Amino acid sequence: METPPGYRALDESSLPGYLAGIDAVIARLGGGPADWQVREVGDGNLNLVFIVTGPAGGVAVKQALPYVRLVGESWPLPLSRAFFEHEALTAQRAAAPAQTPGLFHYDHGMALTVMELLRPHVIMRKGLAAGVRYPRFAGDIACFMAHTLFGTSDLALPAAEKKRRMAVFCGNTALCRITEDLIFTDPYRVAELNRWTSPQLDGIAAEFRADTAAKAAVSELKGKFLTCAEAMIHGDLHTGSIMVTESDTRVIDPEFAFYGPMGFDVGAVIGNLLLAFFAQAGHETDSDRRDGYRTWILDQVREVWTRFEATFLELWRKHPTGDLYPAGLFADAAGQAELERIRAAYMARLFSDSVGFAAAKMIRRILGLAHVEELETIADPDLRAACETGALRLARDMLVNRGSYPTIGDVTAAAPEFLEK
Ligand code: SR1
Ligand code: MG
Repeated sequence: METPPGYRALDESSLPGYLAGIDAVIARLGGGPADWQVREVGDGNLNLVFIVTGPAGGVAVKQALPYVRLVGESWPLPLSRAFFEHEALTAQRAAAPAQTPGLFHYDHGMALTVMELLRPHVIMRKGLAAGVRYPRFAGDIACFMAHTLFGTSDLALPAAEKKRRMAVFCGNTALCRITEDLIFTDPYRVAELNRWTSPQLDGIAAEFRADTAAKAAVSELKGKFLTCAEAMIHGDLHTGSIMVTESDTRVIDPEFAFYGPMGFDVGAVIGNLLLAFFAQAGHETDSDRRDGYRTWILDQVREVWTRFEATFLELWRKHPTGDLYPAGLFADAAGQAELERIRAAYMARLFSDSVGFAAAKMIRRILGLAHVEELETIADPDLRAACETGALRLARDMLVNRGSYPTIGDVTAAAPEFLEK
């Protein structure tokens, strides 16, 4: 494929020679190229990911390919996504250092970033399928979202600075286009890239294609995605973009970052937890353990929102440093009371957005191109279809009847009712 001069896709044998020229990496790994072990471990949809270890430690290396890895060279994709990812990681590291990997090196021409090797972390999606509990997850991800979203919004930044930052990301159009098509459009129409895992879903897929109310609701959300430049969002904050241990949580892969609606990130976390909830029947046969883990997942859904809301409001009350709702305008007692009402309405609207985006994210993972491992790995097609159908029916209700879900407790109370018997 045509690539910029100087770019070459690396592999396990060429990577050590490349890294040998970077002092920060040599210091991290120890020894020299002959002492380093390299493994390509990328299992995502787009990029190459290498783990490199040496006598003194390890690094992770991510390189963009000029096409979509999941589909192949027939779908070209700009290498510039590595630039946007690095910009986003830098901003996230500043806003939420405890949840963001350290950065060691960025090479624009090679579309490549070298970062902290997260060990012994696992991709959270895999941990959820295996029924592992992560006690720190809800608080950590709430902290990450509150700090990155509040901190890059007009509530925290002077308008000119926010506009300067927005301008950095305005070229990430190819990645936004993927979201606009694959999440907000394709699952509701006949599209070449749509797929589902068994004919048992043909009927419900046809229902979505004929569902005018769902199309109207998802289009309203698409409008927010296209126009609401509220904050720098991660843009792909599913459980495959989160690495966890029982004591640490890190967010990776923000190549879809741009200035968009905050609820898109919050909804991604909630929607993907709900997918794990519905997938449990395919992974745990002991009913007590399965029910216990489902309860734990729903507890996390509640905790994520509750702690996000509390941290966001705390930041807003303590650091109202932006040009939106400037503190000086609401200084007296009446102003303070009004500002509290404004905050409550803001959070209610953000919650409603999050419910809608969560639903759209769940539907796309079952009827669109990109699926999730915890559902795809359920071997029995009838059981898998039952899990997927339950998730689709809850998501459809959340999408179309958002007003019926005014609180996170309404979401977690509804989810068990949609489990297929
Ligand atoms: C063609 S890319 C498909 C999906 O992979 C990424 O993780 C994003 O979620 C994207 O929509
Ligand atoms: Mg990704």
